[in-house]
Amino acid sequence: MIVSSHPLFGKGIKRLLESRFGEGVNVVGMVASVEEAIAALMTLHPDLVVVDYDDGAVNREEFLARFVESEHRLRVVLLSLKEGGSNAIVYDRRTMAASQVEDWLKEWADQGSALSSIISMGKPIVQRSKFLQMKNNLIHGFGALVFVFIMTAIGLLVLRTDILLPEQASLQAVPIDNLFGLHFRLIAFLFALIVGTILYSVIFFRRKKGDITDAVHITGNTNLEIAWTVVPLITVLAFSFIGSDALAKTLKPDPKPLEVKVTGQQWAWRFEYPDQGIISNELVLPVNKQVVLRLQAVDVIHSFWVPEFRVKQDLVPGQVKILRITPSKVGSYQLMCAEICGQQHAYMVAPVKVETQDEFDNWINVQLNTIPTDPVARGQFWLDRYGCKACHSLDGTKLVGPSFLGLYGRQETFEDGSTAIADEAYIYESIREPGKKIVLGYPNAMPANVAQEMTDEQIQDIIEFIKTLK
Ligand code: HEC
Ligand SMILES: [Cu+2]
Repeated sequence: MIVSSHPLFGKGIKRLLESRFGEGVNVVGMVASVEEAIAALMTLHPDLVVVDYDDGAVNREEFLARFVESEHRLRVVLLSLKEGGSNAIVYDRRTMAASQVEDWLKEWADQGSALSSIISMGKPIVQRSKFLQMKNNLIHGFGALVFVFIMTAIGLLVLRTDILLPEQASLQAVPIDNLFGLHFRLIAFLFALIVGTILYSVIFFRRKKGDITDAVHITGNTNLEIAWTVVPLITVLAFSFIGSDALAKTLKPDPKPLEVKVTGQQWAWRFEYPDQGIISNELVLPVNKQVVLRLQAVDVIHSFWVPEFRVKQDLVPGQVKILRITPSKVGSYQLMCAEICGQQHAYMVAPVKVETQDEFDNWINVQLNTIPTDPVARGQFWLDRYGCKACHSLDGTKLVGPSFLGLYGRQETFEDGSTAIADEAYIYESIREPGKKIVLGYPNAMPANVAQEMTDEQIQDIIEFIKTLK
């Protein structure tokens, strides 16, 4: 509904609304006086009332006072076409129930003189003294800054690499932790800047009791926009530079590193020391000497990760990946697979020991002498080394694969219905070509390449051992 004694105002608004919203808008009435308007409220039930702000013949306050008597909830717009040239000025715009109109009227009345000055100046916003405004801004700006500073300080107390990260046990960890530290400091500041300013606003700019005015609408601040584009840009570029520098440091090769071949398979780790000629299930390293790990996966992607060393590398089937670590602290750690790789992924861990050079040499000697001479004992030894026990028990427990207990000589039934006696040839074939015959009731889950590095002699040892499991 449109309230104006000037027919042109009404027509103009009607055309404007229709051109904007087309069918969606329906002007239910155009009235020229307060009496008509109030009467029309009861009969026409408009959703929106547009009141001509400049029309002397329409007494806004009277209209609003009378409007209080009705219970109808609607939107009221006080609109002026006079001052803004080609623009329309909306003086006030509210959705309210009748009970709220009283407050609104009071607010307009309280502003009394301010209201008349608004009318004469044609400016919709009450102007405060420029000087007072500036002083106020400065005080709040400073207050918010102090707030942000205090929060940053608290953040820095908590976000510390020495508290939050595991022990630092490799040379490669140093540049990584430094980078972490920088990130932590920046994050503490950014968190304080954002959350601190929000908290400050919530505390100091919250709505005062009885205040029902709208907030000031602010658009655009070129300086601010340039600042928040350029500063983060420089920060991110700086971080990418520091980051690539840290990466280069972690990749730096030493002239004579210790070589270790690491094999990951579902769900075990194996470490071969080609120069020393040993295979182990624990990774033992001399302190302060760089080790170059050649990482291989037998079946699916695994990931080599010792948190204390910080560096991490995926193992991809068909590729050899390189990782360099210089352990800097004697101690016991744990290697874990950091890439979900199947049912027992969470148990794919291996002990890591960093020892002095003497202890390490000693360990090598012990290992060289531990390969048993008895074929049966050797068979069990290979089962350990090649990670077969992740899927096969020796005591009859059903794991991912069948237990080896009582396997030898047993009659096996396969998925396709055929059967066979588990003799030496069958066991040999099951190890070399796991997918060829699938035992009924089990998935085809044995890694196809699991035995690629095993010799026939080793498999023979395993068969001798399995024979003893009755
Ligand atoms: C990721 C799990 C897994 C690993 C590791 C694994 N196997 Fe298996 N294995 C299976 C499953 C599942 C079967 C049964 C399905 C089949 O016949 O392929 C099986 C079957 C076998 C069989 C036949 C058993 C029977 O009852 O007929 C033998 C022998 C065997 N595996 C030996 C080995 C040896 C030796 C190793 C270590 C070099 C090994 N497996 C490693 C999962 C595994
Ligand atoms: Cu894994």
